[in-house]
Amino acid sequence: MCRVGEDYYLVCSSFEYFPGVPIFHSRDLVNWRQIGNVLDRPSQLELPPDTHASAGIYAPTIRHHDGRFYLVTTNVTTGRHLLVTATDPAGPWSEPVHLDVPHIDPSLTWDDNGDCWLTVSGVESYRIDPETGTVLEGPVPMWSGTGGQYPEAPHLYRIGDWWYLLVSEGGTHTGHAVSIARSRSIRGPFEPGPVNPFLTHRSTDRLVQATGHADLVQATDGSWWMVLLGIRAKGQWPPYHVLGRETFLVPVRWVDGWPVVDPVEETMTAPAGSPPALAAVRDPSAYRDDFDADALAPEWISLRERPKDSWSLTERPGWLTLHAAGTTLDRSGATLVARRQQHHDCRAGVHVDPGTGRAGLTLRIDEAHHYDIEVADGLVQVIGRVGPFRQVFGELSVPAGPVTLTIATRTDDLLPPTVTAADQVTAPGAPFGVRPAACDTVSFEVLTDGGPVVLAELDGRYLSTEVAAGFTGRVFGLYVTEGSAAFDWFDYRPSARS
Ligand code: 6LW
Repeated sequence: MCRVGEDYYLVCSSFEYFPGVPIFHSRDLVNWRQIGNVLDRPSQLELPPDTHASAGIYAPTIRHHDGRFYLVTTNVTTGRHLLVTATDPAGPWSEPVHLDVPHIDPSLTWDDNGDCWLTVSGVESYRIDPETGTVLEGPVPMWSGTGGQYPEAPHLYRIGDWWYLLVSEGGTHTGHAVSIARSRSIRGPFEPGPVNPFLTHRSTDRLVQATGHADLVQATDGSWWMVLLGIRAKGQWPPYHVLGRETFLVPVRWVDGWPVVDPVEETMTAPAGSPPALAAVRDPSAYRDDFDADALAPEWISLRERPKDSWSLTERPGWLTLHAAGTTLDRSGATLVARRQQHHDCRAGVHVDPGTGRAGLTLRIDEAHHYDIEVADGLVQVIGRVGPFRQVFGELSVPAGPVTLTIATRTDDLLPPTVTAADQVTAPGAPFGVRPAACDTVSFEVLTDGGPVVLAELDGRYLSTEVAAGFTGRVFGLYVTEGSAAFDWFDYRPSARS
């Protein structure tokens, strides 16, 4: 995150999705709007067809210097850091400069001489020419945390007479932690703060877990804030999380020259007049796209690329027409246009005309973990794909022509004491059959002349990061796997308990 005058800008990882690196704008640190995607063309974002899920673009850093925005990130699929610049953060961003430096999680800062430093996991820094990517000096070893695994997500800040180095350690799951050190010189040596890690939720039962990968910013009123990743687990153990890592905001106090973050709870009230602590930075509103515009909104993401001949908003005005490229969602190459699931309990629906094709709505984490409701040749089917399993659940004949399909998620109550493990195996539709579990239930509906018909209810834990692995959460995706199909609208709304 960075601030320029009254404006805050924040960027997030985007992995195998295209376009990449969503960029958000705010003027109050709580209400954010996506203003674009930094990497919006293949010359910036090389994601070959064999790019694995959760590979591609890892952690990005955005900074502003001498009137220009700089973004640096790592494409772990090509193994290279890339640096792009812009005068308007909404884009267009420049062609990339590649940096021949190892590790991940690059961050940029400029020293008192105006020299540019790139700091990467490990933790080490390199003095570079940001115009050409040339390495002028380095590696300069920095400080690698308090001994936790994977010292990463480093950021250097010039605050007063000190250079502060913020790092994350402990890995990005429930061991995650944020630590800090400082030095009089950007080259070190760095002296650790008195309390490290100064932020972690490890070995606590707090609702928000895996807190780490932070970035500091001073607000316009002089107060200090820190954004960081965290997960909101569902239920007990294991802490299934389905929305990926979300961005959280916490207030920071400086005590004797060191940042202090109060023991953060969801319910904690931050200093008067400031945004609530740990306000998950997510869009609280519903969302509907009638596909009446002449371009796709920036929230829409595809897999690895979006070939111009795979989609159209003009072939059938007011509809999004998709043309099949791959033959299945189970492998790379499918035509998919998706949006992130941003709330635990929500409903997503589409009105789709499959024509002579096969099309529908999927809730996916990756090619091996997705639940789909699709229509072809007058038959609606629900398909579950989890690891080696692929099974059809529920089907219904429908008249030819457009049909409304809905996927809804609702938080399960915890396992009632009476449900035994045996019950779970014999439940209808096993192994995905729904038994009250510690995650959520995913239901699939077709709207018929007689009203909505629930075709199936499946166990949401198989669409969690704990099962699928990786770094991403679920997305709702419009897709076509045979021929062409047109979507009249997409409608997403959070339910009450989100
Ligand atoms: C990122 C690493 C991490 O590069 O997850 O949360 C990786 N920590 O620092 C992908 O976002």
